[in-house]
Amino acid sequence: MSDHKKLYDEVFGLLEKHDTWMQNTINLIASENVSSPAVRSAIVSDFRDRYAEGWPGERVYAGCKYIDEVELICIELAERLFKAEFADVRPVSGVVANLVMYTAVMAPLDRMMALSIAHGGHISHARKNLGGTAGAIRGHKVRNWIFDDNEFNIDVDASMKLIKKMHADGKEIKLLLFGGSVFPFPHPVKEFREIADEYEMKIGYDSAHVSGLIAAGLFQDPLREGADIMTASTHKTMPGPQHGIVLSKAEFAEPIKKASFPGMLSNHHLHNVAGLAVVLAELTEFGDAYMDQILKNAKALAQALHERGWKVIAEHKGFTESHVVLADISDSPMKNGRTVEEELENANIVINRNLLPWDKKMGRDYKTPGGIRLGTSEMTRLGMKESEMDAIAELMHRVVMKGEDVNKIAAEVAEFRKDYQKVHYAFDTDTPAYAHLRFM
Ligand code: DSN
Repeated sequence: MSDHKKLYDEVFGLLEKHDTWMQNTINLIASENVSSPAVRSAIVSDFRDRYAEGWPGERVYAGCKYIDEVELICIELAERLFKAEFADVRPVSGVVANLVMYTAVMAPLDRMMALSIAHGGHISHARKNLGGTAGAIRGHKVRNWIFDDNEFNIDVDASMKLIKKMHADGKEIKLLLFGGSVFPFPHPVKEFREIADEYEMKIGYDSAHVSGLIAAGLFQDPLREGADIMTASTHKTMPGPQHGIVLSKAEFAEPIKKASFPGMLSNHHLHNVAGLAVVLAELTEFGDAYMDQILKNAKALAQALHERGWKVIAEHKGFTESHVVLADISDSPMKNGRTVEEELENANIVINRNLLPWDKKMGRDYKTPGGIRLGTSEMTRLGMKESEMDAIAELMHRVVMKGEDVNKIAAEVAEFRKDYQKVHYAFDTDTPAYAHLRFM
């Protein structure tokens, strides 16, 4: 057999291995989820091979009559679900959605406020020296929100003072950006609306992690609290395809449309727009029950770890109000997030290491941070409830704190997962969630 045919076959072998492994793992990655058989069907349609630059009805390409209809349905479902005056469903990812937002409301080099990465900010909000999208790609000067480590949230008074001082010093800020990647508590959006008006600043909100919770009315409601634009990726608490979305007040519709196309995108991955339409319909029907269980499971997982002696962040605030649980494991026998991540992966439990606000002071960085981040979206989608969170905490505890044999735990995890192989909270749930699909 030729070498390239061997490699070709190897790709399919690895895909199959991955899918089988996913059937046997506990996935607690907060930025992931598992999409329904319906979303999977939509994203393998012929839309994946087509082009449709521009807005529905004003395309640069022929052949778009059904594509346009699907995109208009997607827009309508998004505007209804998020009660948004305008939705652009073309950004191909959360980072691209953020770039669209930056382009719509700021000129290159304009200044913005955002969370630092150690406080939960995303790399697309970050400064040039970190290679962050805002700084390195758009040239924005990024000033970080002042953060209250104990409350695990933005310090409103100190940040307000900073904004006033910066304007007094002639360092105008154009965008106040809320949201991020580690986001257990709602951000103080409404507290900043008045000062945003006073200094003609726009308010943006990156809801990538919490958009599903927002749609269900179970986190905060940024567009009613004063945000002008809300961006998201569509595959975290929202269990859709890997894509992006921008939602806004009507007055930002035109600049956003222009920033998307021709600014940021040529084609916009039409199969994912179809998948997004499907997940928006699923969330409209099942989102309230699903998101409620995600939250209950996050609290249950945090509590179960806490009861086993783990240092879970923000105990005095009930640990979390989102899908995310953060734990400081620097005192554990494994000492750092990277080792914990590796050992848990060997035990078929997939989590993220995570930088903590105080890591830098302790001489730790993102490679070997003091924390781990857990999310409950995917396991909840498979039908798990609070008692399963307790079982997961026990399996993690045996690996991280008791140092039990990871191969033994991996086998127990695979056994535990046998009862949870289908997605819940969807119209069509028959095909197993991780079924390996092949067309040849
Ligand atoms: N890096 C992902 C996260 O973990 O939040 C999102 O891009």
